[in-house]
Amino acid sequence: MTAPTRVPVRTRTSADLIRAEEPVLAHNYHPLPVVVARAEGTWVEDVEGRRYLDMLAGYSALNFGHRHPALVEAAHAQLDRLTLTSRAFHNDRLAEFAERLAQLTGQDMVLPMNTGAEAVESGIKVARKWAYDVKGVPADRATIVVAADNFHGRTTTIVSFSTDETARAGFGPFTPGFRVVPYNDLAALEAAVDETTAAVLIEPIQGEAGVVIPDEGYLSGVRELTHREGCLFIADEIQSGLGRTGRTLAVEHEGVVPDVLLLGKALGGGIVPVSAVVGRRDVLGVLRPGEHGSTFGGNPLAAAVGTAVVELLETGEFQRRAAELGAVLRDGLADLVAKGVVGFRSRGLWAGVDIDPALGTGREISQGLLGEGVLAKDTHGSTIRLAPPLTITEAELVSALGALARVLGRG
Ligand code: IF1
Repeated sequence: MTAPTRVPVRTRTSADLIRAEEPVLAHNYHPLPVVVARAEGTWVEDVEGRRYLDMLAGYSALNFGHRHPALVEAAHAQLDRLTLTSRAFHNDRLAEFAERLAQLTGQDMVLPMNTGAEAVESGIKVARKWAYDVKGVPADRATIVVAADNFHGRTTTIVSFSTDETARAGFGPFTPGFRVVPYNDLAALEAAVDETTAAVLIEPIQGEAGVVIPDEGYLSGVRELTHREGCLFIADEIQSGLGRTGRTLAVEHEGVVPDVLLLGKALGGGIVPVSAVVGRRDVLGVLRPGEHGSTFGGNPLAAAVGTAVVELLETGEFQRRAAELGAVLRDGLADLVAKGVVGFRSRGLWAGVDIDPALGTGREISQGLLGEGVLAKDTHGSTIRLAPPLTITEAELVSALGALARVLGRG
């Protein structure tokens, strides 16, 4: 068999690279036709040197922009010292990461993991163990209440409680022990919580559902209900947290303190996967040696970058920028509403924009934005999400909004 003709990697065009992926890369994505080769701050550049404003920011994993200097420096310094020990031994980076992350979030303890889904899975395991050891729920009877239209990751257990058929179909059998109620509905939540309930697990703002913001009072209602019923409130802040909504945590908009926080994405600064379960001592304290773990969880490189991320957030600069520029984003989208082309929901530098389907699908709009030098991604139907790095300037944000207006024929 003749070897396939391989164009040397260095001289491959975007089209060559897209073609080369097809026979060898699993088709679990349908990316937009752009091949990113380098990036800095809010801007990315494709193989041919075309530049784009990044309005997706890795689904909020790039809150501090591409390759933030302080984060790259922390990574480089650690790469030259130590990258991995496993948790069979201590490393000299983990204590400071855990101390400063706990302090930043107002919690007691940290369980370091890698991906968001691992943090969600770890949160589920800890909640169940707390239910058996502390609350006294009979063995294997613990339930966890979740919201419809949730997105918490892609593992088999997590898709077991997804209401998105595309995410579930073909992956059964599913993990039992979950009850699904409508989001933003305290009465339905109350009806689902009983003596077997270990926790209520929700996103303070539903990301994949299209940046769905609950009514004022919903999060405090969940907090009161879980206190009253003696179950845990687990907030998945993997996408909504770490500055995105104009506060360190989205739950702060209602002054609510959950029992457990799930963090990820931006916690790794867009450089390494870093996630964590952060919570009360009496909750995370249920874990004993050997009961849970991870090869890479809490590795020194992740801890060094994670600490540098916490340092950036301790300044409050990114939260302030998201709040201030969030007003510019909101006003720009309100102009488009006035022109009858969109509906939207936004908080801080995070918006779900519902495009009039007559103007195109979310994919078509994203494709149009690509042609205007803006990267964005549709969620479902004709909704696109806008979530730029929190380092974006006002001029860049206004320029991206102008591109959206042009793509919608209102520019
Ligand atoms: C993909 C979506 C966003 C998350 C929340 C946990 C996780 C995520 C609130 C799991 C991850 C990612 C997954 C990624 C695209 C992106 C996404 F479109 F899939 F739904 F952001 F909305 N909790 N969301 O948003 O974290 O294991 O991925 O690190 O699957 O393509 P992960």
